[in-house]
Amino acid sequence: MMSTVANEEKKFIRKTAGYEVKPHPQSDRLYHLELDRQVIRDFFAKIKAEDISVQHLEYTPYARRIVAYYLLQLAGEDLQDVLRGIIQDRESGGFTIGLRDESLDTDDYVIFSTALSHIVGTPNFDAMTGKYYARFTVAHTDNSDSYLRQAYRRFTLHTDGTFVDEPTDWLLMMKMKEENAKGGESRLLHLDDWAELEKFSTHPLANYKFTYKAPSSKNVGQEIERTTFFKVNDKPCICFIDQFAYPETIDQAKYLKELSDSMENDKSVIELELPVGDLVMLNNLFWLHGRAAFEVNPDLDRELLRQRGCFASI
Ligand SMILES: O=C(O)CCC(=O)C(=O)O
Ligand SMILES: [Fe+2]
Repeated sequence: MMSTVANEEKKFIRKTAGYEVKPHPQSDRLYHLELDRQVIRDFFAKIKAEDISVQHLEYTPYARRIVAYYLLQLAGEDLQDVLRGIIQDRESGGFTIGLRDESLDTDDYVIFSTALSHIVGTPNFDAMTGKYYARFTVAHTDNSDSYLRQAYRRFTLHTDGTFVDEPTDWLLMMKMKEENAKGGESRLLHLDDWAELEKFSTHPLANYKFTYKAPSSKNVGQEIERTTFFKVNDKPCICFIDQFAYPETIDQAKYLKELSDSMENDKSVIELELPVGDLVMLNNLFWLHGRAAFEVNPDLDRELLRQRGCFASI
């Protein structure tokens, strides 16, 4: 996918003393942010000086916002408007940012991703891990109950939060570890780049309330009813995952299957490479995400951290 959005329209491109916002090398829809190296070093020096650990962030919610504050102090307060602006911008809705190899410590990755998420909004509770974030590994074998950890098949395009009873406005995924991994890129699709959006979003079943139920590993007992399409700012948004929707008729099943197949085969799907220590943050209302299959390797070891949440109201 190229040149749906011309560079001159990319309104968030800028360079300040603390950071630079660039076009993303892999997608015209996304931005890549580069923090100044000294900002990254000073951030972790401050974290160490204040003795802030991952456990402290897990146990003390205000500490999560304090690390966001430290990062803004160092990078420049305007970073908050830029990050929120990008995530809310329908033309874009996504960026990548990383630690530029300034740290290889996964505890630092958790702290950094926490600062980023709390600059943009508030993470939801992730029942799978019982924390505000989840770390999970994809390896050669898997005995779980969903496709999340299955390495050798495509994890199809979906949005997050389909089966929870709260808004899931954004999603953050950070690459924690990647060894003996070929493939496994993040597959991403912006709703406005999907050739058949109109067909599926105006279909009679587009506003049907499907029942969503999660398998037991997600630790979410309740059932939720959600329409596949809904409007925000008069633009279509989507809530969809193939694995957890329970259609009641053959026609409904065909609608869901055809929708999934259409997205999977769309020529605008991006296969994003995300190096260790980088994260991608996306608007979850109009971006779909999934994962390409990995090549078979008994020593495959790949770990991702995710957070998803809602926009800040203040
Ligand atoms: O493993 C991945 O790349 C995708 C994970 C994902 O979609 C999720 O955790 O919601
Ligand atoms: Fe997901």
